[in-house]
Amino acid sequence: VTAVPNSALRLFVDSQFTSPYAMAVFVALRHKGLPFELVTLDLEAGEQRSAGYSDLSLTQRVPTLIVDGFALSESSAICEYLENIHPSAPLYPQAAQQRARARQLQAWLRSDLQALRQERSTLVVFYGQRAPALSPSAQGAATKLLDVAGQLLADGREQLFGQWSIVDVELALMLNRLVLNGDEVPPALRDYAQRQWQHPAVQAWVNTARPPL
Ligand SMILES: N[C@@H](CCC(=O)N[C@@H](CS)C(=O)NCC(=O)O)C(=O)O
Repeated sequence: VTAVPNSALRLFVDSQFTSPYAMAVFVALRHKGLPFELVTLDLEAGEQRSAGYSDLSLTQRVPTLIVDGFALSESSAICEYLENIHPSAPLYPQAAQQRARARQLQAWLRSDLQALRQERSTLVVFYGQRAPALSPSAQGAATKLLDVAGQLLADGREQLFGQWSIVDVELALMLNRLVLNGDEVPPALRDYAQRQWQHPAVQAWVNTARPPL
């Protein structure tokens, strides 16, 4: 773990910049205009299990964000915490039902679609890797994803909730596992994913220099 000077906000991410969860927190911080120090961990080398990191990250995973000495992991918990302490430039919709839907989608995107996440890893999204045809179970997951996204964005809307939210970026990332691999995705969903990808904070993450694989 690289030593860095003390700072109010310090974000630990993977050194390959392929973690979708680290990306969500990076985008959240940038979207809110909060300056932060970025520290990278080589997960392949097991740096997340080093004494220095395990002392401060309860779950020994990335992302972990340190806010004035308070260390928090789990990206959706971090986003909610940031929203509570820095409410301007919101990450979530205001209305209770929409906010609940946003949290539902965050939880779903982290817990379902396992086969798709495996066969279309984020190396496809961030390293330009191309993967072979989907297995039946991954195809099932892709069909479910496209069905859910199609329902949520049914009327051709540009965002899930009438204004940008962090979940737009998370959904776009999941769709881009297919889009960027050249898999079949309905044009409206492809356009949505491409538009979300233009967010300056997303572009900053996408364009970060990565080590060779
Ligand atoms: N649910 C967690 C997932 C975090 C996660 O899976 N992080 C992975 C990188 S994508 C990690 O730290 N892997 C290393 C390990 O678990 O040892 C979140 O949303 O933050």
